[in-house]
Amino acid sequence: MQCGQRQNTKMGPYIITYFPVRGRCSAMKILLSDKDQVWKENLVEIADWMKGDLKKSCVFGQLPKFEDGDLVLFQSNAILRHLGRNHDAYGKNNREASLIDMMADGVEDLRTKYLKMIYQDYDNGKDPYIKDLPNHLDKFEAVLVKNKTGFLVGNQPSFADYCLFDLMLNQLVLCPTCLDTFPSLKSFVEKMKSRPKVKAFLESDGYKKLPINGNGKQ
Ligand SMILES: N[C@@H](CCC(=O)N[C@@H](CS)C(=O)NCC(=O)O)C(=O)O
Repeated sequence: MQCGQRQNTKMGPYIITYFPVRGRCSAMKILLSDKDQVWKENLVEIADWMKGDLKKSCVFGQLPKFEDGDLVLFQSNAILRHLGRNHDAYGKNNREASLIDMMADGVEDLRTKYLKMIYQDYDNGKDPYIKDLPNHLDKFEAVLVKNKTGFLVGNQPSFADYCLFDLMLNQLVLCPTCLDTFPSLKSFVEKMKSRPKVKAFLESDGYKKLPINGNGKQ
């Protein structure tokens, strides 16, 4: 069995169980689309979630839940790492993998800040968040400038690139001009967006019809 092949013998499509929002599942869906993978989607309405049975069955009491045959995963970043390993999006050696982990954790830090503002402090926190955004974007810009390939690490997209791309799409909705002073980050987004299978996914109803966040703020 080659590295990158799925390990279980009876493989159906992947199954993603999540709320009807883009939220923490967009990056994995963009990765899967780019890698020509299919998945089944269980969209859980909040009223059903509130009944509590599904929540009780989730390792950390939260979604997304990801099924790869008999392997059941929670934690969106663990899922992304799993997909990175299985679909050649985790660097070409351990050194690159470590750098990719570092970049993905950096994306997670900004995502956490973004989600905190969206869910806990949108009315008062949006403007300060946008004002401070360049102090986060410049870090990714510097990495892209240094790497020169158009990707964060190595010369092909890793799961960290899909994470960054997804988060940048959300930042552009929040503040359409936020990348104007970051040419490498801007061209990274354009390049990711124009990958044919990514483009097709972003234009699909499965993506377009879902709101970015669960509370209607964006
Ligand atoms: N660290 C987790 C966070 C998961 C999370 O915050 N899930 C939220 C939706 S995005 C959830 O399940 N909320 C419902 C609840 O906590 O009852 C991950 O990355 O998957």
